[in-house]
Amino acid sequence: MPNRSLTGSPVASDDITPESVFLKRRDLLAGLGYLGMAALLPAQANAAGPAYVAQADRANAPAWLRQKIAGRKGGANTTGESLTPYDSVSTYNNFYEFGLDKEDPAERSADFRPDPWRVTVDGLCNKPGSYTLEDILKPHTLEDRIYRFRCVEAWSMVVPWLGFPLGDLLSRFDPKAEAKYVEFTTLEDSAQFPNQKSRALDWPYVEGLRLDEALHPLTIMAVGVYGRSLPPQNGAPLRLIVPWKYGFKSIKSIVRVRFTATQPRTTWAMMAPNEYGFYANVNPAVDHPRWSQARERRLPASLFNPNWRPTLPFNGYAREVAGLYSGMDLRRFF
Ligand SMILES: Nc1nc2c(c(=O)[nH]1)N[C@H]1C(S)=C(S)[C@@H](COP(=O)(O)O)O[C@H]1N2
Ligand SMILES: [Mo]
Repeated sequence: MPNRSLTGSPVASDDITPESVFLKRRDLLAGLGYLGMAALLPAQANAAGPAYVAQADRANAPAWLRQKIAGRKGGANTTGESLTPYDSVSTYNNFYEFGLDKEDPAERSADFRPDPWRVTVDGLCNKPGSYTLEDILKPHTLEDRIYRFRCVEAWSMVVPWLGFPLGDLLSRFDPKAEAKYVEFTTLEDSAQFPNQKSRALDWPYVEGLRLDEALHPLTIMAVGVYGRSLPPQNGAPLRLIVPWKYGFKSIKSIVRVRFTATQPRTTWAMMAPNEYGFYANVNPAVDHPRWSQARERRLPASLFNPNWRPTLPFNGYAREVAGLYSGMDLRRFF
């Protein structure tokens, strides 16, 4: 596969296999306007990744998960844009638990163990508990979702995630009427996350959503990318994806889900409330105090070719999600 990391040219059409599939969520996705369906060829995705990533992935994913992924059904392409190659998606990462540089997560995560994995569910719900990853995933059919992904640092990608709607998971825990938010927490274990020995962030990383945002059909729990299980650097084995929000909302390596009545105290919003809001909806009209949010570098990008493009309100998902915020001042609730 040619190395396109310096050119930004479109992904060749043979990276994607069109497939017409009738899936359970077809009507829902059609309602959202995403009829274009693309299934990805895992073999080609493998070829796009560096060997060490592929090996870590293979070593870490349990057989039952690989089997579940192989049985995934359909999905949706919400962008019509070129995919960001797997080698960018898996080597240009923010995952501060491994280090602050973009290459740290890929380079320092070889010993990360996403199996076995447990998730604690607690707070305002009728079915709290400690669940194995297998319990968490069992009733859900996995699907590909091709989304734009926009980091608050003004770079972006188009990523074929693999997951299932978060709302389908949350409803299994039977949230109580008083539950208005859901909070997520990343694993805290400095033996696996070398940078948790530093005080770069107030560990563990915490994120949260309003419950209606969490239940929106575009919000997914991802277990894979490019048709394979997540490599550690992308948040193995379970991470959130909220495509209309800045990337820091999409918390990685989740070990706890908690239903709350009040707005969760999320890591970035607590650390720098003037720079990072709780809502963090992608908004080209509200600049970060230190840089413009009007445009973004679409990866693969370089100094020579920064590949700028305009940033879209709600990252291009305004039609679907703007209604969640009607009546809210989006400059105040940024
Ligand atoms: N636990 C945890 N989750 C995290 C982060 C992090 O540092 N720690 N970084 C966030 C940020 S800023 C971004 S842009 C995305 C990056 O996801 P990716 O590396 O899979 O592209 O993860 C988000 N989730
Ligand atoms: Mo980010």
